[in-house]
Amino acid sequence: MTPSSKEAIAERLAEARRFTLELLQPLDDEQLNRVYSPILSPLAWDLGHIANFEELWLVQTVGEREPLHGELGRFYDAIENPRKTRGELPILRDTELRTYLADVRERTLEVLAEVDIGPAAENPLLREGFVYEMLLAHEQQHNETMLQLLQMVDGYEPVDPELGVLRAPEPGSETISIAGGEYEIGAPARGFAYDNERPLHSIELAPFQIDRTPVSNATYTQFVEETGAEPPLYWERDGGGGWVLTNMGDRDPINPAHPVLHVSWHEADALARWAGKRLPSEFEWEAASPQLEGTGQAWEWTSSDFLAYPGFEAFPYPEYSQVFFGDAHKVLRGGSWATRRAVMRPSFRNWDLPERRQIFSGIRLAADA
Ligand code: AVJ
Ligand code: FE
Repeated sequence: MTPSSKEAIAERLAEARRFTLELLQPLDDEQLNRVYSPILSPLAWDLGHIANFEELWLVQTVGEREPLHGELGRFYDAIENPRKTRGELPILRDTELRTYLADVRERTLEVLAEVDIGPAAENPLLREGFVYEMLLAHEQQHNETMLQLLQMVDGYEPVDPELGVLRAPEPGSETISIAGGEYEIGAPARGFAYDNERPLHSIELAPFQIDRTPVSNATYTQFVEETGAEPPLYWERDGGGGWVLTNMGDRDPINPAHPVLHVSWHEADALARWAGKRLPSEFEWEAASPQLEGTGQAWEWTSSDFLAYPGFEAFPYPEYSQVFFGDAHKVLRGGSWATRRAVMRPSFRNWDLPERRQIFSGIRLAADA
């Protein structure tokens, strides 16, 4: 990856912000402040957190400036403030919030003009623009969190009518055979990646099979009807034996050809067993990724716990990855329709609790060869 020039970075930061503000454009301040779910932040918190993260890294840390609002940052700390508490915090709201976003950005650009972001920069945060890439990724990942919440807002309609429109993958249930052997897993040392994707290392895999396309709504419906399993989040019976999707207050019939979304890891695992298959490990997924079609609409649950790769080093802060390592979280791979394309790469590791369904999570099936 060629590191971006300062002009290119400034333009990409502006583009990310335009996207964030466009997502929220149809909403009023009351909707931004409202708590819709104990497992999701009010949108005003996400927005303030995006600006505060920018201030913390690009203005305070890199630019050695004092914060604009004193101790405010502690209310935007994701670890200190669990999601269910965020509606009550003394965070910025309404006009003050929008002013803060703009003021931070002004200072960010001022600092950007001063710093050395070349390959020989002394500060590893700045070297090849790492911290700017991290900022972009952070804002874009919060766009997806915001879209999770926006599914719960009755009558929400994105400004971009293409956002959220799914494609039916090519029909058929073709399975690909992947040879056993050594596979390189993770991100190379150069270029932006999160600490949890490093170091690059090799893994020995036994031969396996993996479906070319993710599990469809048709298959999931059959699983629900046969086993009495819970339907995915946002599915309701239409009264005539079919199902409708109820996100954003809609009642559209489900499209059987679309990939299923909003299922938990437990449900994904149960469906795999019902189908006589299993979930792929995250390493199998990564090894197969050049051959997978129909990715980028639903995150794909894997059988893997979110663990450190051998030789892992936390960078630039342990609260991004390290504090989540262990057997509590399962890894998802790929990306969903709500994931901005710049965030997606074969080595990217997403994770969540196995009972969670508010994320845009789907299923791909694998089997031993
Ligand atoms: C990688 C999606 C699990 O939302 O907790 C955002 C991304 N980290 N801000 C999360 C993240 C810090 C993270 N996930
Ligand atoms: Fe964050």
